[in-house]
Amino acid sequence: MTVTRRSLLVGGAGLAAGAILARAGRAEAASPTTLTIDTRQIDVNGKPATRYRVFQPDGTMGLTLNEGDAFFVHLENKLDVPTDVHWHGMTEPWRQDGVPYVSGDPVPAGGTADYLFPATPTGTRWMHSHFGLQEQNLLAAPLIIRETAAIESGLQEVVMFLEDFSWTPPEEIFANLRAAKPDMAPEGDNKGLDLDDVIYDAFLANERTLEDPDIVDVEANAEVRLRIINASTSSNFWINLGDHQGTLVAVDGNPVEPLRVRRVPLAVAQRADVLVRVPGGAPLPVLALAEGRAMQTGVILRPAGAEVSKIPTRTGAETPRVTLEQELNLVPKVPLSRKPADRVVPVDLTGKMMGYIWNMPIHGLVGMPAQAARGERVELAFENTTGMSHPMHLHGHVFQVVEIDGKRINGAIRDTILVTPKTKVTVAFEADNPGLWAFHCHNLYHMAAGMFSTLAYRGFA
Ligand SMILES: [Cu+2]
Repeated sequence: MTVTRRSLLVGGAGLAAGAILARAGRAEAASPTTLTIDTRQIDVNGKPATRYRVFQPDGTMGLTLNEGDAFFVHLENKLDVPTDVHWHGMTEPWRQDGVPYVSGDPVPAGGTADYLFPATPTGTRWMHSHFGLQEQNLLAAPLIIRETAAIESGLQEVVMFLEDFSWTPPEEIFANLRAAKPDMAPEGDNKGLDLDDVIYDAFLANERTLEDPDIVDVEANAEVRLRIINASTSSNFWINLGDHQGTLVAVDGNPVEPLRVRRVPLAVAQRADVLVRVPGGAPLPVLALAEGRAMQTGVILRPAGAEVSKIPTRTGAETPRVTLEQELNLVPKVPLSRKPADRVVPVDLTGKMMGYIWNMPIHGLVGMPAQAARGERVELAFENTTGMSHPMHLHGHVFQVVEIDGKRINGAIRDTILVTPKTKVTVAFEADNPGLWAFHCHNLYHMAAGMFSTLAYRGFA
């Protein structure tokens, strides 16, 4: 087997490894955390399934760091196929972004890759394969950069990692989607609104269904910080606390003014941090209801002595569409400075169900990258003319939601925004991380079918 080592520690970053580690208060001799990718068996409703995993030597899935740490990782690909892991929500140097053929070559079968950059921004992030359709085979894990305030709060933290699961191989799912559907609306006319196009067999929270859920012991009446990550490939959820009220404190890892909530919409790739207080006596199920389906998943918070009863996987009715209603109420703790845009980039979201073709023409041209010059304030003006929602993600940057359907807002800082059907959403960002960046719909099948572009810095990449 040919073992190839990709050294990403030099070049691109503009920062010497020693400087990054010193800034992080670590000795230069500090060693990286090894993350290994291989396969493992999980149990889904009593049936074994072989899927991917990304884990540390002690078996921990993914990676948790503290604010100020360096992201210092040695990645080992133990698969017999290439892969590439993207650090979703990080603002790393572009060569370390883990997107095959955009940030660099993929990590070959049996190969390794090294990463070193300041672990910013803080908050609830995640990691997933950006290679082919591997993400559907669960090549994903949490990536948490714990905020100093969260550490000092002493609150217990509970990660809820949501994934959609199918017994059908992803290549077959994709082929089925692309096959002509005679009962579909004629080409170019998305009649009606399509909620979901993949019928999943299960929805997982921390790799389990509600048949055998993750039950987390918590202290009665103590506050718990939930870090909820929608790591599914094409399923939006409504997070549901039942009759309990929680406090939404961050979206996509970025702090928002506290908002009292019982429900939180969570699109593909988005995250939500919610504080909940679990009264003694009864468990608190944190449920995730799949949009357009009558199915749910979740984790159970159990105070000492509380009896946990079975919660059904099926819900009584189909869960309604995820909307932007709550988005209008989100106010960032740290907004972008108020400044007019130097550049506005129109991004149309288009599609045809016949043949399953999705595109994101920029300035009206399919294949055109979005462009920016370093130092500019850039606005991406999305217009979704299709009947489906598109969770749009820009790599290497965070952006602020500044306009929804013509209404200017001081919206949340995010890295993924759901653009709902027949809706216009504008986000703004500082062009401060030069490189060539993936920019795409985070619905895996939409991306594979063409809803993928790049952000290219002028005079750079
Ligand atoms: Cu999409």
